[in-house]
Amino acid sequence: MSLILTEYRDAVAVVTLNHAEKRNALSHELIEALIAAIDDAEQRQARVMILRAPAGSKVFSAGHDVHELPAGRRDPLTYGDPLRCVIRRLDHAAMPIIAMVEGSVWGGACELVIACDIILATRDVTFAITPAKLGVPYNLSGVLNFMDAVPLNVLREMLYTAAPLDATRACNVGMINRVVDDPQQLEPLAMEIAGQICANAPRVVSTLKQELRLLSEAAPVNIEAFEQIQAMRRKVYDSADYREGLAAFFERRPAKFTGE
Ligand code: LCV
Repeated sequence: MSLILTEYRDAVAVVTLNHAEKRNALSHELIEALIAAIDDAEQRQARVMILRAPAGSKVFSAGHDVHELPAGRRDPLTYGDPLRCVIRRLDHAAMPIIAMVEGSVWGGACELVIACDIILATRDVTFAITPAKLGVPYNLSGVLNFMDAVPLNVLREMLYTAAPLDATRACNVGMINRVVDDPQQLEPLAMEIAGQICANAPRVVSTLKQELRLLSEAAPVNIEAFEQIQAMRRKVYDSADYREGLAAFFERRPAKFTGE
């Protein structure tokens, strides 16, 4: 069974996360298939990609595959890890990507969604950014991505509480573009926006996407700040709390963090 399904509708590539039994957890295998789907869409010169879960999904994606997180003593989110690779791949894709979201979105999947260019959601969608619940020190580029997408005070609330933010609030603060009340409206809206983009000059649209990326990445981080943050993150992934967060997840119990 393919973990990613792709359907081409003229110049639009509709890519579906297809691992419902694992709630579309962002495993190495699923991410590899998603990156291959983006590569294929580029080769076919698709002008827009729509990223979705199957219609009616209660979970869009459960986030990073927790089974693939290191047991401790190693940075869990380094440059070469699958989640980091797919976020960069979405960012560098030649075509705009529309996230068509149904169901709950967890952890790293929130970053996957905001890495898309336009985000549409049904009213019952929620976004929960969960590092604090799992004891994971989220990585620098990920935090910067969230800072670009979510007003700082709302991001602080989401990160510190790990509580879900509903689609209405997410839209009100500008984290997502549109919310639809009737799930039946979601796909027509995505296809309408895709059609508007496909009707425009593809090289201009593609160049604008890369221009926006390069300019938004222009935020300088000084070396000392970088090293200071990495040292702080190392203390976290070397901590007992990191190991407790994972243990609690696997034992399906609330974590008892001690701050150790
Ligand atoms: C692997 C899973 C997962 C999963 N990994 O279904 O942002 S960070 O830093 O936190 C980053 C490290 C990150 O993204 O961490 C992951 C954060 N994600 C979460 O905390 C969500 C964890 N999942 C859940 O809370 C539930 O699964 C939801 C609410 C998404 C769905 O609940 P539901 O009752 O519908 P189950 O929990 O029964 O899960 C169904 C299957 O999917 C697996 C889970 O282990 C189970 O597999 P088995 O049937 O083999 O037991 N699964 C769910 N999430 N993140 N595997």
